[in-house]
Amino acid sequence: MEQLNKYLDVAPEVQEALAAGKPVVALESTIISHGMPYPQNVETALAVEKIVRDNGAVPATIAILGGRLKAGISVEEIDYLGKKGLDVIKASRRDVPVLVAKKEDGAATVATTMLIAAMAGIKVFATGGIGGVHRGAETTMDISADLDELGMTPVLVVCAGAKAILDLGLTLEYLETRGVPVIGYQTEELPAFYTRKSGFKVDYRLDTPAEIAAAWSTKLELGLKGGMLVTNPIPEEYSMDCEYINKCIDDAIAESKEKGIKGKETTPFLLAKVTEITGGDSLDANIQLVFNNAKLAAQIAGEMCK
Ligand code: PSU
Ligand code: MN
Repeated sequence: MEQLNKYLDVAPEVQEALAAGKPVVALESTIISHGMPYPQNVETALAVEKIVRDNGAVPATIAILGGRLKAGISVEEIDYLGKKGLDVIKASRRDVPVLVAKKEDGAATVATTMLIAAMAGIKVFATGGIGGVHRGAETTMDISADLDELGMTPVLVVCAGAKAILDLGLTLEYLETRGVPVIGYQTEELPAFYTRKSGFKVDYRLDTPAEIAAAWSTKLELGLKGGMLVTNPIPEEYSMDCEYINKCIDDAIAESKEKGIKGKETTPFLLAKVTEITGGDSLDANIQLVFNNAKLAAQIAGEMCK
């Protein structure tokens, strides 16, 4: 077997599946520690792993624990990350070397999950929402490292679009610049996380997991660097009222400005604020869309292995 990175631990079940050419789906851990409150975060993370299994793939929840890059963690480790919550450092690409050197823990963002998944040989990853270009980025320059990671690391990311806490138009422009195809699953319109509509178009609509797997395999075979973004609209029955959720997001952004929230705190602050303002309604939607993405990612990973 090929020598893997000396800082990487691939869980035995994940290693076996990869060696046997069976489907594996990577899952992130910032959503556990920073994206949802306890205990819903742990319940959701475990339920997502089960959905991946029920759809024929092996889940690999990704995190940094004691300085080890982990592709696949245990139920106890998921519980630990969920309970520790905001006390776990949110680890994006730039945080990885220092956390590893100091043997610390880190909750993996989309960028870091892609990075570790790629090291382990995992090609498909499911999450809720990705980071993007923040509103006002023309002066703050706040652009998530997730977007550059999509531009350089070969992992397909299934998400429910991006939250309207971001500037969706600029996020699409940035992805185009980085050469990242944005696919809509059974939709021409970019979904906006809580809602199925955003007013923006995706690059390509693809209607089956097999078509998505074919496009992704082709990108890999062409040797084009970087990933692919699949946007999967939240199921109709769980989607939120557009006007209502946008008002809540505007209020959350206004409060973050008043409080001078900056840098890596911005996304977790806005996520928690929106949950608080909606009195938990947005959390239910959030959980359902992650389930929906896990299922699609497992189906795509299955098609990739045929
Ligand atoms: N958007 C969400 N939920 C999340 C995140 C983003 O709707 O949990 C998390 C993801 O882990 C993502 C990270 O990778 O926030 C982006 O943070 P930043 O904008 O600081 O790069
Ligand atoms: Mn940022």
